[in-house]
Amino acid sequence: MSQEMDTYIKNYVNGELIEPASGNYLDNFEPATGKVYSHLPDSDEKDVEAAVQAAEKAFETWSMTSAADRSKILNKIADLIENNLDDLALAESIDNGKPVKLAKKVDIPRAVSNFRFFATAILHFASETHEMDNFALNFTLRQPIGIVGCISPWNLPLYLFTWKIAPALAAGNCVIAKPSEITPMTAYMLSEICMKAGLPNGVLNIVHGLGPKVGSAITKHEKIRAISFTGGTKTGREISSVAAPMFKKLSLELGGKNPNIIFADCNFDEMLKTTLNSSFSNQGEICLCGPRIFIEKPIYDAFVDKFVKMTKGLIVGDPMEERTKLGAIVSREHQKKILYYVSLAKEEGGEILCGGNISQLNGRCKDGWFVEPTVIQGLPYDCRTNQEEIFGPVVTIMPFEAEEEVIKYANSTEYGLSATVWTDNLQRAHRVARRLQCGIVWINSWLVRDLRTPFGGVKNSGVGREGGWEVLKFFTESKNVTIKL
Ligand code: TXE
Repeated sequence: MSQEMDTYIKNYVNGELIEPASGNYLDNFEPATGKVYSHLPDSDEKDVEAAVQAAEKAFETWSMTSAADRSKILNKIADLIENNLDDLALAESIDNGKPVKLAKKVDIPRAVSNFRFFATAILHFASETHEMDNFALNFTLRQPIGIVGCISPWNLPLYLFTWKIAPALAAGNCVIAKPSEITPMTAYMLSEICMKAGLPNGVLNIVHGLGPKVGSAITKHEKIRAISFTGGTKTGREISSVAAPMFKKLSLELGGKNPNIIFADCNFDEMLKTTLNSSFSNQGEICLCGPRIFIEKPIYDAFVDKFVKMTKGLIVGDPMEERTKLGAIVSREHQKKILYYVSLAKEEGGEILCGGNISQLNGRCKDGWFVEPTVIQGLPYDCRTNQEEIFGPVVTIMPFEAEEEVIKYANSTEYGLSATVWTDNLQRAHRVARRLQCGIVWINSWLVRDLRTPFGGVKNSGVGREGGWEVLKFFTESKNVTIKL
């Protein structure tokens, strides 16, 4: 099921693939070539309204479907994603610019896991009872909310899209979902998979288009009673300003500027290998990447020497090639934003140790959007380059002397998503983890993910938690029933 070039993507509403009400389409670019290769619906509030009507009708039966039956369909979707892994990985790589090898190894397998995980979690999701001294019994029902909105970003398209949709459906809700207009293709392929899996009409509706048009129509629709959003902090603020006064449930997974704290007593080689990934994987376009690297003074020079050498060895190339480590940046605008921050770093006194330029490729990628992996030193912890999210293959490095000092640096930004700490001292690992202002801490590791764990951040990195029972509680309403015995 691979997509021919110049595909016209359709909306998925009431179980059918349909044109947008406006009949208009937007260009969809291939980042590696800088060329238009497909088109997506330029939908608007009329398309969202049609989707809500379909969802409202479907909810009557879907909410009454047994958890076992919902589980069966979600497992069928997982099987179909798995059976189409290569086509989906190719589509993801073309659409986002990431190496196809990475899409095959991470993005698409995680989409399978998302559906598999919630297909089983829903079978074990239980609630409490509270007995009152033999004269009354309380029990808590957990019921689906109704129609929920899922809005997702371009960096891990199918991975993050399904991370919201799977639990929402498992909990018995009907969904109006909007993928990023920059990477719509695998969401379109998911529509076809859901039809094949026999998902009842209207249970999942995917409406493509622009954020301020379609995303905001979802956010402000009266009948959509919860919004699960992953994307930029600025957009998260816009969504909250509309949804909060409507008393909608809100789950916001936003930006980050995560610290990577390296103490001298760490396993140096293990740290180096992982730090290369936490700095540049997916072109640094992962909210969990660690772009602020703090190294304890005694090993700073050794780190700089080895890390810069390894960074220079990373291949920026055609995402289709096996040897490519960094693919294309997702859009020309984002490439410009990344290069803007490199020039800002220079203005703020930073020294570029490697990278900092457009990677000029040739052949089919000569007009693509690429940036060299970039390492910058010599900046103060509180300058803009170290405080603002760049979301690209750019890291800053900085020595520190004391634990107190590095905790102050780490906690100094408006964000608080994740952190990485490298040390062989167990007491210090516990001490530092407790003092970091964030939602996720990796000790001597990075991006080790157990889907049962609470996932999300604090401060301007978001509100609420995804994963495990947390997200099933988000996508249900609890109701306490008391019976006099
Ligand atoms: O996100 P946006 P973008 C960060 C990263 C990036 C910045 C912006 O710094 O540079 O966010 O990225 C939809 N109402 N992250 O532009 O704009 C939009 O259509 C409702 C971190 O991709 O937030 C898309 O589907 N929806 C993040 C989704 O929101 C709106 C991953 C995300 O788009 C909307 C990606 C509106 N007014 C970017 N405006 C992470 N935490 O992983 C846009 N959208």
